[in-house]
Amino acid sequence: MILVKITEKKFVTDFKQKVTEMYTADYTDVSTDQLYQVLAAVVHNYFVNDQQETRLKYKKEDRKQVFYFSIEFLPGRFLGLNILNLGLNEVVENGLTRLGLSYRQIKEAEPEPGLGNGGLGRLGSDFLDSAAAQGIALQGNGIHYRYGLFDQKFVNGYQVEIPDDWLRSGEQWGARRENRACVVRFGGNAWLQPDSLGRLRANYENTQDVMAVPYDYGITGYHNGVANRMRLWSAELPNEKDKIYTLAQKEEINQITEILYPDDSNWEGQLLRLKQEYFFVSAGVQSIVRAYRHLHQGFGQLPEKIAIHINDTHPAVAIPELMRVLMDEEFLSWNRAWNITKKVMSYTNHTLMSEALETWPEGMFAETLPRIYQIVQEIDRRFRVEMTPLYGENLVSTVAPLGDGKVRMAYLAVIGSHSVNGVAKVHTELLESSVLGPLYKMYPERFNNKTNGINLKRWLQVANPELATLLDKTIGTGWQHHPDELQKFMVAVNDQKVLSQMGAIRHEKKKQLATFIESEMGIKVNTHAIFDVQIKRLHAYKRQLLHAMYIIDEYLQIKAGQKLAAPRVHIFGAKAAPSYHYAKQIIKLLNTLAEKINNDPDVGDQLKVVFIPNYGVSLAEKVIPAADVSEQISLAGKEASGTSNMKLMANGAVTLATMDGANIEIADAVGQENIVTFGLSVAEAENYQNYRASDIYDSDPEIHRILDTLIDGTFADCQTEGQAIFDSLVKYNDQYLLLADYQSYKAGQARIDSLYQDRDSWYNIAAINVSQSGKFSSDYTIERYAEEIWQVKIEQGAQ
Ligand code: 26Q
Repeated sequence: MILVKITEKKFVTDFKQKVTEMYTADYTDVSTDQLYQVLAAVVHNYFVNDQQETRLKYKKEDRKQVFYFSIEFLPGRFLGLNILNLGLNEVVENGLTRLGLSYRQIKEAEPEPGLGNGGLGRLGSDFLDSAAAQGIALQGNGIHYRYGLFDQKFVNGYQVEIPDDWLRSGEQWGARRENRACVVRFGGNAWLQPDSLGRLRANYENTQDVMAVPYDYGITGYHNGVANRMRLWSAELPNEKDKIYTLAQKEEINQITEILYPDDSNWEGQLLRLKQEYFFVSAGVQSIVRAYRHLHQGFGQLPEKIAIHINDTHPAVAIPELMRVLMDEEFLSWNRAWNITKKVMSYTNHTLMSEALETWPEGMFAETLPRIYQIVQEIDRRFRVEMTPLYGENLVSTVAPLGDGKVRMAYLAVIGSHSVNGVAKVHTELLESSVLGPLYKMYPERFNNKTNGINLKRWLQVANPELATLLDKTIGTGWQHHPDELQKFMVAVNDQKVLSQMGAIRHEKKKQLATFIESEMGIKVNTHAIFDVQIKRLHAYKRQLLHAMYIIDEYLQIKAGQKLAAPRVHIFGAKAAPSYHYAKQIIKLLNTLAEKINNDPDVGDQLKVVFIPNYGVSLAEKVIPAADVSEQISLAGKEASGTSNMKLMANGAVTLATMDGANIEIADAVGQENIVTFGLSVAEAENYQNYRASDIYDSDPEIHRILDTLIDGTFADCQTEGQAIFDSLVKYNDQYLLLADYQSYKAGQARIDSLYQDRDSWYNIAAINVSQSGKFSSDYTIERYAEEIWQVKIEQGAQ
């Protein structure tokens, strides 16, 4: 593909022309928001041809295509990444400067599409980006939510949720494609009846029909002219002229894609959620089969031309839905349809926590998706018939798709796919030995590991252009296409010149963040302090509370007249699910600590606590490059992988971690001297029986003293929350073993302090972390999926 050469002059002309076209005004006479819209339109125009050409090329080559089904995508702002991918950074920056405009300010005007909760949605988007960069024919399939994840504000330290109207300035990047709409059916009755040719036809009555309209977003590859597609479906009224809908019926339909559910690790069987799942899955499967039929004869070739990947169980109804389409609409036999379906489908699991595993009450499922339910019943029946003689009824019924009155989506996903993967080595091992143990026994060949990765284009080049430029200067630009080449940055170790340049950049990024914190929150922070960062969803298992205990410990030391070994700024970013009471109590506690500590004159510059509201991709881009310490402190065995650990490492933060998820692989990559690990191992945590938190509270005077501050009025503003948290730890026996890990965590923090004292060796460690992060590029992860699961072509193309 040919890259159109866009010069600065052309860009400036296009830009000015577009302002006039859109606003009949001069560029000096419009708002920053309008400037953003203009810039987005100009940039979008530069790759619309790539979108068409890419599609044509795949079609011409009759390439196998992968469809990545995910109920969430969290793309982050599009503008900066698209400009980088198109190779237009300098052109745009210089062009805008020439007009007296600030590229940085204009970028900030883009509303972030918050169409995901956290790691899972972000991973989906990093995969789309990396697939485009690697020339892999992969399309995203998801939901066009009208409102994304809520915006978070703090009022008196409490989280308040505000609707996220991400489309307030219109659609800059998505194209509505009404001609590609399809109808999705819910409810009513379904039965089979022979037609005049004797083939069984599905009949439906009293169904609720919903029209699915796609919005297509171009996903640009890095300097290669590729633009893949992310297709997000929106629910609308069907176009039936003779049908009249009541207001309530209209509401019910529009509601399907109105909001993103804000829970990330806690399963709630909500009817609307089931409808969301079937809605985007059915629309996706129908449009895929439609496109396939257009180009091919018969269905024998389907698995050679199509792969459908289900990102966690939320899209697992794709299995019975493809069966439905193949049997009811294309008249394939069960056996043929089943063989095809298994070859087409593959599944990634993202959690081990039983409370997050998706199950639907059978009654609700049957009523909402009657035909799909019949197919699941048949999958269940055949599974039992096949496996019972081999494994016995007891084992088989523990993992059959139907059981305990529920449809168990993870089991359905394994049974209906040819590949099942976990997202870090230890996570995959635990899947095999516990949650999916019996299915591993039955289908060992299906299981494999694919450790997560991150898109270094966004997390280094967009978020930290200063460091990316230093890398370019020191080791050349090869790492941009071959992230493994970051290894070359090991030359920085003990090279005073490079280290001091890196040190200067790190300090600059800390200053930028400090300016942001001061302007947004009015808190002044010491940029020479250790920036100790924990950014992720608020969840008990992630143990933000362990970090809070350490802050209280430091505060008590200062109040007792001691000086901290090194000044610290503790930085948090985290949203709590609105219904997750305990997580919200922890937010209130952290905000109370911040308020008290930041305003205590005894503390001064030594210690600050900053809980930045509204954590999301854009905020992560500001915080990550400024982090000295990356807190990855989940209880071992609970965090499937984690990906902020990788983003922080790539930017040179030192990881303080339990041996959980991908932390274990990060430790392997950098070596034990270049990471600080602590705490119980997976095996130890699992076998920690007879644990009595109250014994630790009674016998460890430091822990005792820390926990007492929660209830003795030290933090008077959160007495109720303090008491509840105290009780959860001491009285209700501390489910996530914080007290068991506390002293080891504190020793880890002490090690951080002593490492930080020697700035040269600290920067060495930082440089080693950057050098070893190439391994965690999602470019590699997606290649492994492509080769080992989907068997599709990788074509890196122009560079
Ligand atoms: C399910 C049902 C109802 C409402 C919401 C949900 C729901 C939504 C999102 C359940 C789970 C999620 C997201 C989970 C998630 O982000 N998991 C994380 O996935 C990352 C990518 O693999 C891992 O790195 C993290 O360890 C894992 O926690």
